[in-house]
Amino acid sequence: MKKWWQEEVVYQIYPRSFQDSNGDGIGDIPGIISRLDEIKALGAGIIWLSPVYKSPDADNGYDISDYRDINPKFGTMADMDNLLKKAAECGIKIVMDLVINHTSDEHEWFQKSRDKESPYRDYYIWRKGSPKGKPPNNWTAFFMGSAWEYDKKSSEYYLHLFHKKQPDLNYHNPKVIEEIKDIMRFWLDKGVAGFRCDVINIIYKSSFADGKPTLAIRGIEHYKSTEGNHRILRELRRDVLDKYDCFAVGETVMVDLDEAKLLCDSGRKELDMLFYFDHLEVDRRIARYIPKKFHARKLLSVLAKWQQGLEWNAFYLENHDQPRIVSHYGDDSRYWERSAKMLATMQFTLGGTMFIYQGQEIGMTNFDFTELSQLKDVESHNINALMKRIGIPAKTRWHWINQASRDNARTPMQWSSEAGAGFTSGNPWIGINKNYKKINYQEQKARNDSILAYYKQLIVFRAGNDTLKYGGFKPVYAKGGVIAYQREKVEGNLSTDDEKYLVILNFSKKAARAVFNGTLVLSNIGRDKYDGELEAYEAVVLRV
Ligand code: TEU
Ligand code: CA
Repeated sequence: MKKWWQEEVVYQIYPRSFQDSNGDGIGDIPGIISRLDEIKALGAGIIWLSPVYKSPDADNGYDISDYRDINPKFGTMADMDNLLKKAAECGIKIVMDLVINHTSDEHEWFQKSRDKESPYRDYYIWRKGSPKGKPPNNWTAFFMGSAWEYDKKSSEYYLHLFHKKQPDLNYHNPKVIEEIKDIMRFWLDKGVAGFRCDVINIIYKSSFADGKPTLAIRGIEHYKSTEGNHRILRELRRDVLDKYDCFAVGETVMVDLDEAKLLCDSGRKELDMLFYFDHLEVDRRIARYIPKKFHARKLLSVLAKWQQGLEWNAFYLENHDQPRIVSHYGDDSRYWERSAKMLATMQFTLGGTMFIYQGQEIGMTNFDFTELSQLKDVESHNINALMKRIGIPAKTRWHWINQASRDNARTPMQWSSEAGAGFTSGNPWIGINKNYKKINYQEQKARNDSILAYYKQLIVFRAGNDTLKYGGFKPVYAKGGVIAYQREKVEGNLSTDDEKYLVILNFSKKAARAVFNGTLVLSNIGRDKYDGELEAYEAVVLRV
């Protein structure tokens, strides 16, 4: 049976960079309310809100100090209630970011937990150091360095898989699970439609033995997609999620297809769908910051693997942790508009629930910063320090960070060509890309051949098209920069129409020849018929 969240397009908002309403340079909840019309006009039916909870912002809100309160930078709980109400009036549902692997070190639980006698001690993961005065084991954090921090107050170390201001909760303690259920109920009772669950496949640590030697994250084999993790997800579903009309999409770190199936096959009653990273890493090495050559053929095989492998996909090309897709797999100079539309064509002809990140719909590009000091992201600064320590030259470091930094997606939304890009009347918390005079919402709204107009067109086309939403996926062609795949009804899937579509995409600056027959239904360059000759970054959809 089809679910409502399979039909909708989800629009991700990174609140601090979306719309400032009071001139302090930080996007906020009243700002979001003022842009609901634009989100509705795009055709999105769900907003996923990156964290707006109370937080000291060591990791831009992914370090929560109170799950039942709002960061005053973003507004108040009254603003949040108002957002839920106004969004509902527009027919838009809201999904919250549920960050439960860790809290902030400024959360009351953690502050109490620093006392060995406190009932909260066991809410977190405390261990004695090694006899030699070293951390309890050799695990490394996702933000580099040891995953353990020494706390003088009780002379022990606590685990933090991310920043030291993000201590990991202890999921061996049933009380922690009960607390999380209460937090989920609190928000569901307010009317939210579900959760995007942050790093949800690494919450249960099954052992604290040393990790295997690796260049990536040391220790991960002791906590990634563990049986205990599956058990907790089933418990959260049974006791909370199943009691509401809502969904859960997991963000799952370094997940492979076999793990993913166990996490989101519908019969297992864990997650409804999940975000994997494979399709954005075909030109990345183990550590996301190190590039390698892009091959369209590789992308096609990754798409095929996940499209065919999962019952239901959550598909995205951008989020707040990834570079902008037009700068990544497209061309953000000469073929900017065309390649952004080509990538949009790919996204909206794949199966699954589609997620768009703010600014993607107008083809926003990576930042134009020229030096590290302009970056805010803790991860970029930490990776720079680490690369420096191991002797990587400054130029290479900057080049890599430039391409992969999370701040690429975090520069303010470009609403107009006015000063402040229509984002703020004040001083923005992070630099605005100087290309806002050319790339902005207002300009594209006025033009019916803009990237924005094309996104709207794709969303409408897909909405009335079961084959694209639910049909099977078949890779049919890969040569040079060109790939092609077919979407069609297959036995047992949810697609009810008999139509077949062939999607042909050129990921290169070179023109190419790829002969297929069919009726042209979509073109990113305004063609009215296709004769087998593809231009640079061209996308063609044929009904066959
Ligand atoms: O991200 C976790 C994650 O796996 C990565 O994308 C991470 O940002 C990093 O780049 C790994 O190299 C989630 C959130 O999306 C991210 O913003 C948070 O910083 C992180 O969890 C911790 O909560
Ligand atoms: Ca503000």
